[in-house]
Amino acid sequence: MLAHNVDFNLTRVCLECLFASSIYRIAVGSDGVRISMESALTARDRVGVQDFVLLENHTSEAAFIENLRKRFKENLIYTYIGSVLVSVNPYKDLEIYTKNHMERYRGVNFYEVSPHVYAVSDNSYRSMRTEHKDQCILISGESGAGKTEASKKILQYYAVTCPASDQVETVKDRLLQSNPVLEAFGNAKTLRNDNSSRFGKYMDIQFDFKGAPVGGHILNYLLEKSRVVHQNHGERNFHIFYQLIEGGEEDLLRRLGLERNPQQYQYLVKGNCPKVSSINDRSDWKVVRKALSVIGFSEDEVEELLNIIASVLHLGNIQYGGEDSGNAYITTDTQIKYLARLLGVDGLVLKEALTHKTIIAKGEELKSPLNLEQASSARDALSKAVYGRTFTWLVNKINVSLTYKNASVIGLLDIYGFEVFQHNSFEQFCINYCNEKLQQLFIELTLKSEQDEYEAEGITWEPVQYFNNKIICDLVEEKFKGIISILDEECLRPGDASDITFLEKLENTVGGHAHLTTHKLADGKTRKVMGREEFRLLHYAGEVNYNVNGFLDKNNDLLFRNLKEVMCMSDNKILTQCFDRAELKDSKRPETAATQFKTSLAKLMEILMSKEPSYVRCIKPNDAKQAGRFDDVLIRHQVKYLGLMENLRVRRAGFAYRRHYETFLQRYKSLCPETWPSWQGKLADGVSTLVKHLGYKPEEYKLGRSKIFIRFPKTLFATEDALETRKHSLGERVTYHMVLVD
Ligand code: AD9
Ligand code: MG
Repeated sequence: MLAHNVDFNLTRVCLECLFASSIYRIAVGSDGVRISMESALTARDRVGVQDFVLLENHTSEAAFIENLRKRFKENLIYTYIGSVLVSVNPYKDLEIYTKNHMERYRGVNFYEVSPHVYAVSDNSYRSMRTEHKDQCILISGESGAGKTEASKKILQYYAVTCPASDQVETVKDRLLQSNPVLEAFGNAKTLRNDNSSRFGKYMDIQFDFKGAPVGGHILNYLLEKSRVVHQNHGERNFHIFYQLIEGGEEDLLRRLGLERNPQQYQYLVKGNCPKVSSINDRSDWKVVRKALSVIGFSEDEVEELLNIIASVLHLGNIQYGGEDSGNAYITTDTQIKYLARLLGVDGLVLKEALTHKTIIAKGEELKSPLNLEQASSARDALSKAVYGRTFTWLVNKINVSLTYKNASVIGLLDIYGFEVFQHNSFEQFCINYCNEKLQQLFIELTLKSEQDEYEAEGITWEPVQYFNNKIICDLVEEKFKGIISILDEECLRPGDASDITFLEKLENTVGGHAHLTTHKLADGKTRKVMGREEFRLLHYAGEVNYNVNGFLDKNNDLLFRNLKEVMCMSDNKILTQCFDRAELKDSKRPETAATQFKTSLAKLMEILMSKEPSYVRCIKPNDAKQAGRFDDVLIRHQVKYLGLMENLRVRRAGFAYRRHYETFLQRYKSLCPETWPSWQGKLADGVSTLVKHLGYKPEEYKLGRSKIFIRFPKTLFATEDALETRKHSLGERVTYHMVLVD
C-alpha cells in the first residue's frame, strides 16, 4: 500500500487507498503512529473515486465531471478509467513529482497506489521487462492540457528510477537535454499555451537487458512552419529567436548582425507580443546552450546553427520595391550583405534568386522576374524551408547522439491535440486528421485489449457498440476519393487550379458524404454560419469549419528552383545537408505536404500497433491558464471529444473490476469463516466460497482462469463496506495491518 499526499515534514500522512476508497489518516508523532479512518462514504464524497469505473452513475456525464471537479479541488489531478490515466492540468506546481514520489511508485502494482503518471510509467516499464513486449505511452489532449509536461515527467521518472552506469548517464542526460533544445526550436507562445509544441513528437526510449536506458530515437511530425513568417495577434514566433536576441552574448550578436530588440524584426512583430511573463528568454538561452553541448554539438555546429537562425531574421527584413514594369527589386542591401556572409553564399546570386524564378521547360532554363507579391512569398518560402529543414536536421543530429540500438523500447507520443479555432486552415486540417487516426487506434486497442483479457480468462461477453470513426479517416485519406487525394489533384493540375476549384471538386466528389458539408450543400437546417470558402467536417470530436484559403500553396510547399540552387551552394555545413543537389536533378515533383503527413502517420500507426499501449488523456481546466479554475463547459467538451464516456462504457460493458484470486482472497478473507484466517485449498475455490458466503448473485461476477471479474461497482462497494464494519470490530491494529498488506 502506498500513499499520495505524503508529507513527512508535516508529520501528517494521508493515505488514500484505492481499493477501499477510504481515507486513512496516520499521524506520525513522537508518541508513535496513530491511525484514524474516514468512512468510505465520506471519503468518496470528498475526493471522489480514483477510478471512474467505480462511479455509481457511470453513464452520467455530469457525475463524471463532478468526480473530476472534486478531485481537482483536492489537488488530485489524476484519475483512472481502468488503466487509462485522466490528467487535469493544475496550472501550479504540485509537490507530487519528488524523488520520494518516484520511489513510491517504483515496482508497485498499478492498482495499489494512487493514480499518477509515474504509475503508468512504472507499469509500462515493468510490462516491458517482464513480458518482453515493447510499450508505448500515448499522451493526448488539446493545446495546453499538459501533454508535454506529462511526457517530461515520464522521461524524468525513467532517468531517476532506472539502473545507472557511466554510459547510461550520458544517454540519460542527452535524452533529458533533447527537450529544451527541441522546445526552443519547435515550441512557441500561442494564445492557448505559452509553451505550445508546434510539432508532433514520438520518442523511443531504448532499454538494455538490465533495464537501463541506453538509447533513443525521435520522430518529428509536421512542424508549423508558417509561424516562422507569420504569427497571429498575441502569439510569438519559435522561442529560439527571442532567446538568441535576449540571451546571446554581445560579440555573438555583433557577428550575427543582430540587435537586441525583437521589435526590429519583421518576423517577430506580427503578434505584437515580444515578452511573455511566464517566459524568461535570457535564462532559457543559457539552458539551451548548455543542452546543445551536452547532446554533443561542437562549437562550430552551434555557430552554423545560429547563423541560420539569424539569417531567417535577416530574410524577414528584406524589403522590396516595385519598378514601373511591376517587377520587384530589393531595397535593403544591408540584409543581403549579412545573408551572404551568414549563409555562405554569393550576395548577387541570392539577390537575383529572391527576385526571379527559373523553370526548366523542354530542357531549357527559363528565367522570369517576380512581381512584389511573388517576391515576398518566395522570400517567405525560403525562410520556411530553411527553418523547417534545419529543425529536421536538429532532430537527426539528436538521434545520432542518442545512438539507436535494437533494444526493448518504450515509446512516448506527444502530439498536437484536436484544434478548433475561429479560423481553421490547412494546419488544423492535418492536426485534426491526425487525431482521427489516433482516436481510431485508441478505440481499436482499448476494445481489443479488453476483449483479449476476457478471452485469456475464458469469459464470454457481449461486444459493446461504439462509433467507429474509420468513416472519417477514409473520407480524408482514401485513394482517389479522399480529401487529400482531391487536394493533391488540384495541386498538380496546371492552369486555373485554385483553392476555390478545390472546394468545388470536394462538393462534386464527396459532397454527399455524411461527414462533409460545404456552403453550397448546407441544407439550411444547420444554424452555424458557414463561409463561402469553407468546408465543414463532422469529426468524431465535433464540427470544424475549414477555410480553404492557402490550402493549395501550403500543400504544394514549393520553393523556386533557383532558391534551392543558392542553398545548395551554401558554405554552411548544416544547409548543405538540408539542401541536397540530388534534389535539383530529380525531375519528379516532391510529395505534397498532406501526402507526406499521411504517409508518416500511417508509419506511426504501424509503430504504435506493434506495441502495447498505455494512455494518458490530458484535460485543460480553463482557458485562462489559471490554477484552481474548473470550467465546466470547457471540460465537458474535452470529456466528449477525448471519448472518455465511451471509454468508460467499454470498460464497464464488461466487468468493472477484475482481481487476481490471491489479491481478492487476501483482502476479503476475514468476511467468511471458511476463508479466515487462511484458505488451504485452491485459490479459485476459496474465492468461490467467499463470494457465495457474501451473497453475490451469479450475474454479478464471473470466475476466470486466474481472476474474479465483478460486473458492478456496487457489489464491490457493498463488500468494502462489510470489510469496514469487520475492521472496526477487529480493532485498529488489524485495520492498519490490512491496509498495508493490500
Ligand atoms: V500543446 O499541444 O504543446 O500547445 P500541451 O503540451 O498539452 O500543449 P503543456 O504540457 O505545454 O501543454 O502544458 C501547458 C502548461 O501547463 C505548462 O507550461 C505548465 O505551466 C502547465 N502544466 C501542465 N501540466 C502540469 C503539471 N502536471 N503540473 C504543473 C502543469 N503545471
Ligand atoms: Mg506540448
